[in-house]
Amino acid sequence: MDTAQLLVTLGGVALMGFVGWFFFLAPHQVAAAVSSSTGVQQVDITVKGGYSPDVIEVEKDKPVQLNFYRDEDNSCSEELLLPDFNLRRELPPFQTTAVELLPRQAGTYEFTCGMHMLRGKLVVK
Ligand SMILES: [Cu+2]
Repeated sequence: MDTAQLLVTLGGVALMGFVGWFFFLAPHQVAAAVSSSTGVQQVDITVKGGYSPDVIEVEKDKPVQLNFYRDEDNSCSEELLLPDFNLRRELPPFQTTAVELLPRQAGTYEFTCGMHMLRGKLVVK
């Protein structure tokens, strides 16, 4: 292996380490839903290279409204998947898309972008 190959290898390893850190260890932002006067648990989520907050806590058996504001036009985030609730939504750029659901069971449900790169969790208690 010559120096150039070694550098490329080291660069690759560093990049994988960063990607691993980014996806699995990066600090999470947790938000609890706020119940409106009508009893709907609402959370505003900004979509920009990720979901912020990316851990949403709600109570079960109460309707939930997730307001996704997509603050970018990067195609990565154009689709939102919440497979446990059979939800697939287009998120138009620079708009808020309300996603409504009714969690019946406690648990942790993942939501992702269309390519499963951006990730967040809905924690039902
Ligand atoms: Cu994506």
